[in-house]
Amino acid sequence: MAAVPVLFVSRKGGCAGWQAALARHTTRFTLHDWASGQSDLSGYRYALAWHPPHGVLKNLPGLKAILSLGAGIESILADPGMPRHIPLIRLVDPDLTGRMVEYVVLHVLLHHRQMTAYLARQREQLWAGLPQPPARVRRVGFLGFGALSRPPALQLKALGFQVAAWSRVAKSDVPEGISHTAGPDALEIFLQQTDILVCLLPHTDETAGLLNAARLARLPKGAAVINAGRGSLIDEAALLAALDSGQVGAASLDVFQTEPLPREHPFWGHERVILTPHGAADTDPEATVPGLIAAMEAVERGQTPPNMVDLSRGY
Ligand code: NDP
Ligand code: OXD
Repeated sequence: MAAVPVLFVSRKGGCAGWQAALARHTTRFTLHDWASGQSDLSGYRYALAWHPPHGVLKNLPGLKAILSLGAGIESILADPGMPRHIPLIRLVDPDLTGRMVEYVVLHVLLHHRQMTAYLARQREQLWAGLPQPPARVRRVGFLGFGALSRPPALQLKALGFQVAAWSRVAKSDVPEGISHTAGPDALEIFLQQTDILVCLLPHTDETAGLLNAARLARLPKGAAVINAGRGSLIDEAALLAALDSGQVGAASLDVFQTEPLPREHPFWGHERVILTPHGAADTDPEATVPGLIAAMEAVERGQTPPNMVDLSRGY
């Protein structure tokens, strides 16, 4: 049986690593790089896409599904020519989730144990302890309760924190010991009851700018903000003002409105900001390829693949 051709479509490069990983797992699918400049694209049945150049996906007449190489799919939806009649499959992968668990638990603990304040004291060679509230009185709140939020929420619950989550729709499968509320009307109270806020929402029309000055003001004074979702969720000027006034005590930021973060951006030098370059959870080709193969095989069999994006809600 001839191998099924798959096209790698990304402005960010990196096809070679995906080709090697795919070849280690299967001969049924072969990966070709759009950037190598082929003229006949009619035979491609699948596209592996991440920040695709606009206009490529609409010129693949044989396409049966688009598979995102990341959990967030806004860069694919931003292509006005993206075919909307075939499945767009987002990445849900245990390896990616594990990395996000590490990032979130690490940063919640950093803020719980007031590490930005201790690092400032270390710079001044100041031997002075701070009050040490136990985890059981610390309220961790997740904005978003999807594939990447639930596992760290459970880990933090197991560490003894009070854990709450807020998302778009009410749920019947909320794990015991975690409180969940949904919808815009519940957001204000959720924020008022959150000491360490973890933002793991996707970028959509509804979430862009969600954390504005008014909402940051709802947090208890000195709350910590962790953003590993998308930079567009937070009004950065409002966050800086809140950090400077002490309304927000400290922040861990992995994602930004402009990436790479411009050199002159005040976040770089802010002593209560812990900054990482959009790497809270990187996609590992070797770990991820089996899931991608399974999704393509499901489509080949005529089945509905898992983790399809609902285009009407944008995530
Ligand atoms: P999911 O689609 O599984 O979950 C998204 C969550 O956001 C859901 O709980 C959903 O609510 C909620 N949500 C969406 N829109 C709204 C809204 N308008 N109001 C309230 N809640 C809303 O996504 P993942 O958990 O897999 O990923 C989340 C995001 O993390 C990705 O979209 C991506 O942007 C980011 N990410 C960042 C990485 C990094 O390295 N920094 C790595 C990977 C992902 P509901 O459950 O009610 O539908
Ligand atoms: C993702 C990301 O969405 O890496 O997977 O940001």
